[in-house]
Amino acid sequence: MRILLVRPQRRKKSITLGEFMFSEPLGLECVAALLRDKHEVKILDLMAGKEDFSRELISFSPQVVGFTSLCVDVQGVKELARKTKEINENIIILAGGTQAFLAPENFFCGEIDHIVKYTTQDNIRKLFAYLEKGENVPLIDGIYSRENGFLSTGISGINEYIVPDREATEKYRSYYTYFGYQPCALLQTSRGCSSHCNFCLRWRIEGGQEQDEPLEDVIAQIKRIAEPSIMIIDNNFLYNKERLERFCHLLEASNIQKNFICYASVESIIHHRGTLKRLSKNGLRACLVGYESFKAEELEGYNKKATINGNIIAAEILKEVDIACWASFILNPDWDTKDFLQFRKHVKELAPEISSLTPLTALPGTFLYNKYKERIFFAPDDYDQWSFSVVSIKPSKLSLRHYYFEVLKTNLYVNLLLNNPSYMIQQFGLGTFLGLAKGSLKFLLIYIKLMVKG
Ligand code: B12
Ligand code: SF4
Repeated sequence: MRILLVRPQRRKKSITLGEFMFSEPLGLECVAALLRDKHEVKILDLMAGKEDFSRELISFSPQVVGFTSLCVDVQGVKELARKTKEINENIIILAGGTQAFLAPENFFCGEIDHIVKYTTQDNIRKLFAYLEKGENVPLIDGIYSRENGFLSTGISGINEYIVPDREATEKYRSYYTYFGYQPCALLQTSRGCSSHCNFCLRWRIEGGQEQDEPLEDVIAQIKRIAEPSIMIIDNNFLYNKERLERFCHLLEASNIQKNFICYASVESIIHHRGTLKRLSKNGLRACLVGYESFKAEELEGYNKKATINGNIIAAEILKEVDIACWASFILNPDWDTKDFLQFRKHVKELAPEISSLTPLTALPGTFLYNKYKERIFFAPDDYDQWSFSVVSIKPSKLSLRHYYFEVLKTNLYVNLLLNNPSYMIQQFGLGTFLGLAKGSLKFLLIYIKLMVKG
């Protein structure tokens, strides 16, 4: 069969990083890897490419079109599905990806034929065996089909680890970036997280316990990656000291020299100081650290394992081992003006090279959604708004306008005074720095608009 796998373009209405920062669509590459031996598979990445969807559809003439999705993509996927059926109503349409996992019912509609909640070698091969024969699809674990009234077998599961087919995105790869690193590949070496922070979807998607891929297989993937930089997307790549030492040993033995960036927890940084030195020598350039807050009770409320003092120690260690810190913080809707001020002081004390600030987001269907239900501005099906970039929970101590003013002030302070321009220019070059500055400016203008709107 001819199968077209599509990542939709981000809709203008959604405010996300996607416009200026996107990486390879790993999920679609996994699906391509599962199907390529028996089928002709093509990835159409509308975020990276400038292709016209209808023209591509007509020229490739697929029997199946599969869309990947995040929360902000629901409308976009439905629109493209409608277009697909208008062009040829016999094309079978699949929806998969993060949002199909978290809320498959978002895609229960007339245009979409099968929603793949979770992906395994077994369920995808079964599904395609029926599609190829043109037979009715029976109930298959993890898949909701329109012909079965979107019923499921009721057996829960999570996505299987699949080695992605990176060749399937060959034509787009030079566009893929991770912050200033471009071109940059994504790599997953382990999934799940045992920390269970209550605002976080990641352990809910991947499982509540770390599950490692064998390091020999990981190294084999790295050897096939052409890009000089690799973002390791594991939730906490630094969680296991022995594994990290072995990772370094394997890199050294194979003389691999790449730039690595990874997510890391505060506790792992503190516990594995020595190993961090070795990782730094082996190319670990930056750690993304979720410091989240400046208040002990908030960290506790988020079920974060770290402490404020721990945050400060982790920041010092990263400086000592010469690994940049890309910090992330949650803007809590219960902050008042004094809190914002304290927060700015705390960021200054931690002095990360780069900081990103995200308003606390309580996605429908999560624990936080129930906690903040009465204060949420958007309807669950107002998908464009669930972007993790805008204030979605009514502030309790400030008016929305005043809250946005503080968000704006804090963003300006962080971007203009604290984020380290010399680090960025030195690491990424002036052109990339200016591109990133343009992106931040766009975000600031959006916040000004939201503030004025109140
Ligand atoms: C790496 C990452 C990023 C990177 C790179 C993303 C990229 N490729 O461009 C960056 C930093 C750029 C990023 C940005 C954003 N991200 Co992000 N990101 C992730 C992260 C950590 C991993 C995603 C990943 O690649 N996983 C590995 C792949 C293999 O998994 P997968 O895509 O789910 O694919 C599997 C299945 O779903 C299936 N599948 C996928 N597609 C399809 C399609 C079909 C047809 C089928 C059958 C199957 C299938 O195949 C795979 C089998 O294992 C996740 C957290 C997580 N652990 O999921 C958040 C996450 C997905 N991001 C999230 C968000 C919100 C964003 C932003 C919108 C944030 C913002 N405010 O701007 C932006 C969007 C920008 C963009 N590029 O789209 C949310 C999504 C929430 C939701 N309900 O959708 C998550 C869950 C994090 C969170 N906040 O909780 N992100
Ligand atoms: S440590 Fe990170 S990935 Fe793990 S639950 Fe907390 S926020 Fe999520």
